[in-house]
Amino acid sequence: MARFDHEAAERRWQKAWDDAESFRANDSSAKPKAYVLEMFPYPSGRVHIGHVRNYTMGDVLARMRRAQGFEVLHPMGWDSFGMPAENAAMERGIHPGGWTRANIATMRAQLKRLGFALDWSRELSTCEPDYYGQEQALFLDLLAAGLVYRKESAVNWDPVDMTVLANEQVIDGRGWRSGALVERRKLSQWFLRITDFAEDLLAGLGTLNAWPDKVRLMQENWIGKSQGLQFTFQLDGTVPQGAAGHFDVFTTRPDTLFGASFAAIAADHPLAQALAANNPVLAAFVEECRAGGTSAADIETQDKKGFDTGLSVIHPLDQTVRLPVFIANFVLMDYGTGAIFGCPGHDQRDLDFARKYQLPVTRVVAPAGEENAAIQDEAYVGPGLLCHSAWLDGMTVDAGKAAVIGRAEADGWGKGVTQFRLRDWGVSRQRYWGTPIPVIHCNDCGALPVPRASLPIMLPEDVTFDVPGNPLDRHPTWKHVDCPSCGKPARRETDTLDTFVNSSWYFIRFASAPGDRPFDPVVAAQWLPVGQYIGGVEHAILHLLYARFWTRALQHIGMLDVAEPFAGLFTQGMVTQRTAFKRNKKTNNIVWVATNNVSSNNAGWSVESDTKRRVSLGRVEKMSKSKKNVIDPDDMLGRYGADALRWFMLSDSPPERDLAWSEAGIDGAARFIQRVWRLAETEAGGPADSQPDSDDKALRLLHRIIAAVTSDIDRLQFNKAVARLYELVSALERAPAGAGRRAGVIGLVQMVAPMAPHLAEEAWATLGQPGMVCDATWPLADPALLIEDTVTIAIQVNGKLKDSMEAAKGMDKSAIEAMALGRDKVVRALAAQPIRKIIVVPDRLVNLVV
Ligand code: ANZ
Ligand code: ZN
Repeated sequence: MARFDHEAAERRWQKAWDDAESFRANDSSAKPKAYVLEMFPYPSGRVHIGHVRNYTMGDVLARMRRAQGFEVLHPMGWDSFGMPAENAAMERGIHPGGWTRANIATMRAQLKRLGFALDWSRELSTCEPDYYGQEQALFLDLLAAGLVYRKESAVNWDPVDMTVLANEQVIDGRGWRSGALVERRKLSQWFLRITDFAEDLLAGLGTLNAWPDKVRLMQENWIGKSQGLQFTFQLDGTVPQGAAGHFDVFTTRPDTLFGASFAAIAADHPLAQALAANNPVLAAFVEECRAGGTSAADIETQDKKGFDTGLSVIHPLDQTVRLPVFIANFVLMDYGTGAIFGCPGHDQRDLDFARKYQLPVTRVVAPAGEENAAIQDEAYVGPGLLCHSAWLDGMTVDAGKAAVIGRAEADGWGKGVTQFRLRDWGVSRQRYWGTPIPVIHCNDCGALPVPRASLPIMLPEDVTFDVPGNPLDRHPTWKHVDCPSCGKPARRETDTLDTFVNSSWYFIRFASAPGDRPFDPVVAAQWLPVGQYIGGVEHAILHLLYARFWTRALQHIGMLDVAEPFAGLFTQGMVTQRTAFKRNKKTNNIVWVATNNVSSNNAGWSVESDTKRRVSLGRVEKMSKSKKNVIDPDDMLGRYGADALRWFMLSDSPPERDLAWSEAGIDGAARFIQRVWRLAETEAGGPADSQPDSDDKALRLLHRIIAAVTSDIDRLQFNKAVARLYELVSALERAPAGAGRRAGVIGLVQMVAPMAPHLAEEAWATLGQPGMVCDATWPLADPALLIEDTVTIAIQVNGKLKDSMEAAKGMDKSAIEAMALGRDKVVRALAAQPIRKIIVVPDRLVNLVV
């Protein structure tokens, strides 16, 4: 009997699918539609194993949906603008476009080798004018609708590289490349009015039932709705020159107002500016606050610093009380009103600040009986009743909030307000490799949209990266154009769009990509929303929020009748791998050793395979080049084949969890492929289809497994589906020849097909089945066959009972083992510890020793 030859099968079936255009999605099909999408990759060079896991999951679902009778859209493309291409250009003197397109060619070939059921006819690349030109058209639509505006805003400025840095390029306050101290600078930039949709984006989360709760919560926190009180502090005494006699603060804790011991304003607050004009020491402090990153996170982690202005304000609830006014580095200008009252008893930042500047700390909320317990190192943020608060004493926190808001509104010094943490989306980037913003600046007419007829505004090819700054800005001719209104010399906008704009609508362009406009609204709405979106949790906030905003904005301006772009979302875990290292003899520093160069010697020690020198094993970590624990998918494709690699990506670990790469795991997957193949070959000579015995054991098992695998894939629990297929294979290997076994093998091949499609096609052909298995209808479980003889098997970890499961009587050891390892409770009980031994007593018990 011949072994399954993965190379030949991959070649044969990939060509057959291509020739038949099997995975081409038909817009006008009458079938129900299913849109399955994985987050499109950045073409960084080569496909990595995380991509393989992500795309395999989507592929299994897409293939099953297709077999179930859906018209499936499963596209692929490239998120191909962005900084790495510019960095490559700077480092190696190659054009970003050449670098990017070469990477795409490599990665496309890699993805094709994996046999994904993709509609390649819809492939798109965001760095090509046919895509970004349509994006420019959409930008102009949003501009015309008033959803785009320009304002001065602070950026991270690297004074050495003379460039604006993204927040993530600022490391400990310094430019990641130059190491120079980053400054805050003001630049005129383009913004999208995402805050107009804050309430809507928040409410929409409530409809996204097929999203992970944690992602919805992250979005909710990012939008950050707070309800509170905005009120006015009056300055006591003479008003400084150039300043108003009062300023507003925003608080979410009006109940704690009697605990106020100071007021604080941001360094950029108008009052601080007015004071700085006549006070050089204060001006220097303001400058100091401006250095360092601009993100809220940067500011949160900085040391609390303040400057006493010498001014004081009058407490609104007690006219006899005065509070000192500080300028503080932890108060942000663009949140609330840029000013606060500090209540050290109940806010940790305020407490740190009060201790540093020796300000009073009063407790105004306490659990019953603790009214006089002093606040120590920690602000009290728990529940309780108000105390030391005059007429508020004895009220709950909520009652106190309502009471103070009521008093402020009645007396006219404040009002209840809603604030959002979400800021408008700044989309200007001072870089070359992005979508040019289609605007022309004229000295007389201002900023004007580029006339539609001149779209796309293409990037010039003849640029250089040998000097710092934006190449578009220093290009000799590109930016010089005539004003579209008055015809006088004017200049193009040289900023390009944030790459998150590119990924905010690519899923719409996949659904419909006419040449003369961004999309056809009728065709796009037939496919959208994406039924199942799959990607990394690192995109849980920004990408998903921007895409949700963009879709809503299009709906708002009447271009597309879809509110939420992604009905279902799944965030998959990472692929991890053990690290290994040795130490440099002189410095004792860690030197990482490539994991694929580590083996065990006869004594059981871990050694470097080539030198035979001892190495230490490090932790199991996310694969990264720097730690040398990367697995190259191409290498694995060559050795084990696409199906084994795909199978392993789905086995061993629940998809939302990390998957630890192991040689044993991929070996096991490759052996499984051969087992399925042997079953098919054995059966190939068997009897033709006939009416099977209704009490055939194999048939009953098959139908139970069809029901289970279908629901497992529906819920994306691929590891469970894999375990069930192990169970089926084991049973079929022992089953006597006959119609039942034949039906079992055919059903097995159909269910294996989404996961190991080349093997399945080859087996299908060998079994003499008509057509290709990818076109066969998904098997349906016959309810009459689902009642079966089962036993309950106890699962123990280190001898302690952790779970139990129903299994077919007489199931073999390896199937019981696989089933037990796939169970949620067991996964949790194991907590990723390596298993030392597995004891199986058939029909009774599994004990996992860790
Ligand atoms: C007094 C107070 C007392 C506060 C207390 C909290 C606890 P969220 O919930 O995130 O909206 N705040 C307001 N504006 C600020 C700004 N521009 N920069 C820094 N902090 C600011 O946060 C609202 C709270 O953050 C507000 O409520 C204010 O401090 C502070 F026991 O006011 B609170
Ligand atoms: Zn003009």
